[in-house]
Amino acid sequence: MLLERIQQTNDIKKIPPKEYEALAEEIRQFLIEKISVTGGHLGSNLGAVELTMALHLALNLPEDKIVWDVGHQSYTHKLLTGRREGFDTLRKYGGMSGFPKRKESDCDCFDTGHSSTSISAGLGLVRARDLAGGSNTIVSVIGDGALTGGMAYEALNNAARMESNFIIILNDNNMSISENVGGVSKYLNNIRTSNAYLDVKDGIYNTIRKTKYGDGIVTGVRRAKNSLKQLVIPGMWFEDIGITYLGPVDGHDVKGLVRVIREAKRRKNCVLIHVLTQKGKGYSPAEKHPARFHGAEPFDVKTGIPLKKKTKANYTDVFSTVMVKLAAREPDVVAITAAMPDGTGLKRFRSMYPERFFDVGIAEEHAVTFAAGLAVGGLHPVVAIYSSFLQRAYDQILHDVCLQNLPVIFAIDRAGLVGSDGETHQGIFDLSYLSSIPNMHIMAPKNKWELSDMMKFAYAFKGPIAIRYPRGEAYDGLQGMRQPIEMGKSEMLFEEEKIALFALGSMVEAGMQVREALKERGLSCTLVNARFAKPIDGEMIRYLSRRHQTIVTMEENVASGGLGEKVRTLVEEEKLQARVLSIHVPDEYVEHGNVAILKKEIGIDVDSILNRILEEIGIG
Ligand SMILES: Cc1ncc(C[n+]2csc(CCOP(=O)(O)OP(=O)(O)O)c2C)c(N)n1
Repeated sequence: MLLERIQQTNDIKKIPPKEYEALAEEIRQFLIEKISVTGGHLGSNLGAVELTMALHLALNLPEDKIVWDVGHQSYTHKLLTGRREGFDTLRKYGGMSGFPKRKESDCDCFDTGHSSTSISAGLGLVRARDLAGGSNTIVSVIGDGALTGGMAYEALNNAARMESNFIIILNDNNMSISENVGGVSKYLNNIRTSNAYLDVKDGIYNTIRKTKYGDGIVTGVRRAKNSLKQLVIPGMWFEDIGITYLGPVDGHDVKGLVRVIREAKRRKNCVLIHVLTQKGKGYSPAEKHPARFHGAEPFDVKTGIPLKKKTKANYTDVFSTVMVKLAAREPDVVAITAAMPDGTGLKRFRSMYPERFFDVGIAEEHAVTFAAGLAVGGLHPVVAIYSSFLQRAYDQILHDVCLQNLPVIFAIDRAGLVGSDGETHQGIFDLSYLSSIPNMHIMAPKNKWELSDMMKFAYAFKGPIAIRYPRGEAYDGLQGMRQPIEMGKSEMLFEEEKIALFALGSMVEAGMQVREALKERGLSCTLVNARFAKPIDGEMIRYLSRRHQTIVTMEENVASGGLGEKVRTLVEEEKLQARVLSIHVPDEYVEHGNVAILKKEIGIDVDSILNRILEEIGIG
C-alpha cells in the first residue's frame, strides 16, 4: 500500500513518480470506501485527486498555502496531511470536518463552506506575505461552479495586473452541483471542447491547436515570441484583464500538473491555471450521476444506491409539488435558484416551466436583486435559497426587495440545524437577519400541509414574505389541525393552563412530545403553533400570559433576534404577568454532527426542553 507510506505532510514527495497513478487509484478506493460509510462530498473529491497530489508535490506545506473554495473537495488534502484516521469520524460530532478547518491542521489555512471566497482570501494572504517580505506560494483553488459567484470576479478584478506571484487554479469539471450555467461556463466549455490542451509533457509548452480559430488567428493575436503566454490562446479573457492564463491542462496527469504549477510559481504576477477534471472520476455511479454524488448519504459501493431508504416526504418534496401546482394556477409565478435546482426541489418546476425558471449560478445576491427586477416587471418570483446561503443577500433583501415592498416569496430550505456540514451550513440565523428588515414577513410551517397552505398564503399576500422550513422528513402529525392562515396570527392547538408552549415551525413537533411528557407528570400544558416569527402574534401572547404562569418559546434559531427575544420584549414592555422561558440555539456557531446529537448538546432536544421547563416551574 502506497498510502501506508504517507503518514504526514510532504510524505507524498517520497513516492516515486512512476507510482503516482497507483497512488491516485489507492486514494480513490480509500475515499469511496470511507464516504460510502460516513457520507460526504464524493464526486468533487474523486475529481480533485491528481490535482491535490500535484499541489502537494509542487508546494511545500504548511509554509505554502492552499486556499480551497467551498472546501468540500479537500479530502485528498486531508489525507496527504496526516489525517487518514479522521476519515472514520468524517462529519460526525467531535470528528473530522468535511471542510478545511484551521483548528484541525496547520495545513488548512482558511475556513470555508460557502462558495466563491478563495480568490479574495488567497489575495489577502498574498498581500500579507508581501508586506511581511515573505516568499511562500499562495494558491487558491476554485471550481467552475464557484466561479459563477460574483465575489470571485471582485477578487479577480483586484488581483489582475498585480506585480507579485499569486496562483489561481480553476478546477473545471463543467459541473456545479448540477449542470453549470451562464456565459462564463459556456466560455470555459468552448475552451474545453476546443482540444487546445497545454501540452506539458517533456517540459515543452506547446499548445496543440485544433481550435476553431485556427493558427492564423493565434499568430495574429500573440506577438511575443518564445513566451509561454504566446503559446496559450484559449483564456484570452483572463489575459485581457491582466491575468496570465495557462491551460487548459489535463487535471488527471500528475506530472504535467506539477510542471505547470512550478512554471506558475516563477511568474511575478497573478496566474490562472485552467485545469480540466472529471467529477466523480473513477467511480462509475458518480461519473454517471454527478449531482447525486456531489453530497452523498452512505451508499452501497457496488451499486451506488443509498443505504437508507427514503420513506417519508421531506419539506423539499412538498415545496416541489406546491410550486408546480401554484405555477399551473398563477401564470405570474416564476422560480429562481442559485445553482441548486435539485437541493431546493425546483427540478420539476424547471422541466415543466423552463421559461419561468431561472438558475443564476452560485449568486445569491444577484438572485435576490434579479427577483426584485422581475417583481417590478410584473411577475411574482419565488426565490428558493438555503437559510445559510441567503445570509449573503442581506442587503439585497433589505435594499432591493423590502424597501420597495415588492412581492417576492423567499422559500428558505435547510432552516435550523442541518447536521454534518457543520458551522457554515447551519440555518440558525435567518429569523434574526430577516426580522430586522422593515416590510419583511416570516412564517414557518408546523407540518407538511401547512407548508402548502403557507405558500398559497404567501402568493396571495403580494409583499415580501419568507417561509423557512428544515432539512429532512416533513412532520406529518396534526393533519386535522388546519385553521386558515391570517397575517401575524398564531394557531391554538391544545388549550389548557399553567404552561404554554409557543412553538415555531419544526419546534411544534417537539412541542407535541414535550406536552405529552408534561401530561404524564400530571402537568397541564397549552400548545400554540406560532406560525409567524414576524410579525409575532401579540394578541395571543397577551391571552396566554393571562392564563398561564410560564410561556415557553421554542425555535431553531439563535437567541439574538429570534422569536423568544421578541416575545420577551413584548412581555416586558407591556408588563405582562407570565414568565418567559426561551428555548433557542445559543448565540454560537454549532459544529458538525448528527442533528439529534447536536440538539442534545445545545439543549433543544425534547428531554432538555422538558428539564428546563420543570426547573423553571420549580419541579426539576
Ligand atoms: C454561497 C453558497 N451557495 C451555494 C453553495 C452550495 N454548493 C456547494 S458546492 C456547489 C457547487 C460548486 O461547484 P464547483 O465550484 O464547480 O465545484 P465542484 O463540486 O464541481 O468541484 C454549490 C452550489 C455553497 N457552498 N455556498
